[in-house]
Amino acid sequence: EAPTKKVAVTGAAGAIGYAMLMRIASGQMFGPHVPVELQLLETEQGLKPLRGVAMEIKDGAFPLVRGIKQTADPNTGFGDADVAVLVGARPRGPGMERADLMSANAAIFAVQGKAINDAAKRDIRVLVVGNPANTNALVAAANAPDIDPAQFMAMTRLDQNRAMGQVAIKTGTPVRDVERVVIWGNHSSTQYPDLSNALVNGKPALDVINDTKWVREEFIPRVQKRGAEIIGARGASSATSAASAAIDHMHDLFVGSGDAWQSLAIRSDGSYGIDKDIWYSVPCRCPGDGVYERVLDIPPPDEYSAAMMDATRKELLEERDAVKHLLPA
Ligand code: NAX
Repeated sequence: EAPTKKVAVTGAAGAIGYAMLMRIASGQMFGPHVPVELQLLETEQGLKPLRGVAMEIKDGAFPLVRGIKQTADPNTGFGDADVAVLVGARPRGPGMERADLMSANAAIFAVQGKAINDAAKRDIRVLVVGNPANTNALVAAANAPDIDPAQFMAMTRLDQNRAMGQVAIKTGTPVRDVERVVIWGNHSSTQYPDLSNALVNGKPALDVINDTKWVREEFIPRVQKRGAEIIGARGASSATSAASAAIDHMHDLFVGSGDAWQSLAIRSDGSYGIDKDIWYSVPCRCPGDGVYERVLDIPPPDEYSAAMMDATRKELLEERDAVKHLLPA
């Protein structure tokens, strides 16, 4: 039998947690032969609903589940973890400014980064979903000095999936024939969903679509603001699609997705001319076993793309400034 993966999930009783845990339990994150131990982390108030969630997982009778831990203590929650999905975050309250939200959340991720540093396996892979996801990943990594910051990622896979879905609809193609769609930058409305390298049935997507106005005035803003569109329709933010994207991200990272391109928000190493040390989404290949490799063999961006990539880069620099007080010197 494959070794058991210990998976820490924060915000486990929330909407995304609820939609994700059954899928981890059923083997969709690491494959159908990898047992999992769930280490569920919540706030003190969250522990009661979490008990109900844990009961439901038990009631699923999943053969791969080897244990379910429930805790409000980060060191226990991340203890010996192989993988962590950081979903729990503070929602924006009435009258709260973006900067206040940024600070409140960054404080949570500083604590969790320290706990990961103290308690998790050295080769842990961490996926940040809670917003502002890119900057929360930066804060968590900065507070985990003994773990390679490359092991901390923020999720832009939902944005990628949304973009692929829109291209599939526009071109009347099954989504599986849409490839190499890239999300650059921040998981926010400044992100740049880029079709410059995308393929539809193996042909350049921009040629197949042949409609620059649609790309710039409909596709890009729609993907950038899809979260708000879902809230408008559902009265609640994306949950099941976000959970599905987190499963996709981790599945591809651990099981591998061959030559396919996946967008991951990772620490910039200066590639593509992006400032070092911000968490910026870029295209990667995922060979498996927790490894990703940036796709570097692509033509330089044209003027439009360069401006789009720059706008989201600037926002990430501003976010980093807003949480400076939580970054150890
Ligand atoms: P919910 O409010 O339903 O759930 C959040 C849960 O986190 C709650 O149960 C809460 O008790 C818990 N929590 C809060 N602080 C915690 C802490 N310090 N430790 C452990 N648990 C804690 O929100 P949900 O809809 O699940 O969304 C969670 C986060 O995902 C939000 O920040 C949201 O903005 C973000 N999203 C990120 C997306 C992405 O693509 N990266 C898309 C979907 C979503 O908007």
